[in-house]
Amino acid sequence: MSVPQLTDAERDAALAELEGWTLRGDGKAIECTFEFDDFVQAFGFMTRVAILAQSQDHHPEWFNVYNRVEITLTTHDAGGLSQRDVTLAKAIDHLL
Ligand code: HBI
Repeated sequence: MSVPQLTDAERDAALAELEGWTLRGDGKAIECTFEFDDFVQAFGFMTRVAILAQSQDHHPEWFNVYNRVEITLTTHDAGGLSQRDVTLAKAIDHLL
C-alpha cells in the first residue's frame, strides 16, 4: 500500500509538536529514547506501545536493554516519514 511522505514543512511542524523526538540523519525516520526505573517498567511501556501500534496498524523499530527503550518510527510503505509516524509518536508521548 502506497502512503505519501510528509513534506519538509509538515515534518518540521510535526517535530515541533512532539516531545523529545529527533529526525534521523537520513531524514526518513524519527527517533526517541525512553528511560525507566527498571526493566519491568520499560517492558510495560513496550507492551502499551505494542497495543497502540497494533491498533494503528503501524509498528515501531525498537531496541530495549534493561530500563532503556529506543524507538525509531518510519513508514516502510512510504519509504520515509508519513503522518502515521507522527500519529503514533504523539500517542506514545501521551502514555508518559
Ligand atoms: N509499520 N512502520 C510501519 N510501516 C509500514 O509501512 C507498515 C507498518 N505496519 C503495518 C503495515 N505497514 C501494513 O499496513 C502493510 O502495509 C504491511
